[in-house]
Amino acid sequence: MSAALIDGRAAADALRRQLAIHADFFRASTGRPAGLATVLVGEDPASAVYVRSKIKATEEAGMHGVHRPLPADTSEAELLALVVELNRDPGIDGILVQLPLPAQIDAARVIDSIDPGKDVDGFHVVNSGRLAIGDPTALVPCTPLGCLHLLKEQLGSLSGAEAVVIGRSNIVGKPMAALLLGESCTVTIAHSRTRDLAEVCRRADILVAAVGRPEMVRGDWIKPGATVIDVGINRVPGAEPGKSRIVGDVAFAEAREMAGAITPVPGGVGPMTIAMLLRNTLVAAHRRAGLALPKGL
Ligand code: NAP
Ligand code: L37
Repeated sequence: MSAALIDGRAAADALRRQLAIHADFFRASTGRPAGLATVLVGEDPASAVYVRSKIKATEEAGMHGVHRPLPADTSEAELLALVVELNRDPGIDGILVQLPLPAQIDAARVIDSIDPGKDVDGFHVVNSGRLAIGDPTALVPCTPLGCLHLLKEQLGSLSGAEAVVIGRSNIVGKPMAALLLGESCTVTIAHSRTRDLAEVCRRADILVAAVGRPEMVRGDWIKPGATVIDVGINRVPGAEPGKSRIVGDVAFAEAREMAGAITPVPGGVGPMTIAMLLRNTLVAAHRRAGLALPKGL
């Protein structure tokens, strides 16, 4: 059996078309576009590509995107001063400080300085706390939110499913597990100290891999018919010398023979991350403007 492909690019395009309608409504109601500010410190090439895609997608959806690049030797105080400026800016609804940050900057302190109502990455403790207690007003990290959207589109109700999340980062693994628990899955979180990871994965009706190890999850780790979400983005040497390509955390060709449905890399979770950033920005904008959230947002 060959698994159904979960097309994240198509799902993200559909969502972005919907969001553009909500963005027009917001602009018509308030007389201003919803605004997203992205902050990138230094020149990490992957981060630069992602931030550029995020600004482009923001503008394409009819929102206002402001990019604030800072040099690699920026001090923590300078970055905190920029966050304060963006917190105060009435035209900015969402602030995204792209991670990783250079070593001289404490990322936790920067994230804590962002107004929780503008924290469209959902990394502030106020938002992670709200997610943990099941408060629907939480701004939820974009990547797990995108994974959940794909899972619900594929499966409908997730209630009662055995879900295994590999990875326990604050950015992906932990919020993913919280969302799946919120959907009434039975959730296991696996990590680098998990004993017999393959056997743990074989229980999963839903398997989410967020590890950062190329093709670590093998075909025989997958329960026949399971739904597999591959979050991993790993750059590996390509077929031609000097070229690279990206692969996920799942050995795709093997897994496809076992799974019921699977996300590819690229074209799976990555595009959904960007669509959900636009969604979070619009949600933050409506709340800040005192507008009710339109249905479907
Ligand atoms: P991270 O902070 O490095 O966390 C990786 C997690 O994997 C950790 O919890 C770690 O366990 C666990 N792990 C490492 N080796 C393992 C092993 N051999 N067996 C089991 N677990 C292991 O990474 P992240 O930020 O969560 O990102 C994970 C992956 O997703 C990366 O490839 C990243 O590029 C990708 N990503 C993609 C998107 C997207 O939009 N598609 C967005 C964000 C991240 P310990 O906690 O025990 O160390
Ligand atoms: N929200 N996301 C947020 N904040 C951060 O601080 N680091 C970080 C973050 N991560 C992030 O933006 N990840 C990400 C990963 C992949 C894509 C977008 C964002 C993406 O678009 N991937 C495409 C193409 C990948 C490529 O060719 O390099 C894909 O199809 O997977």
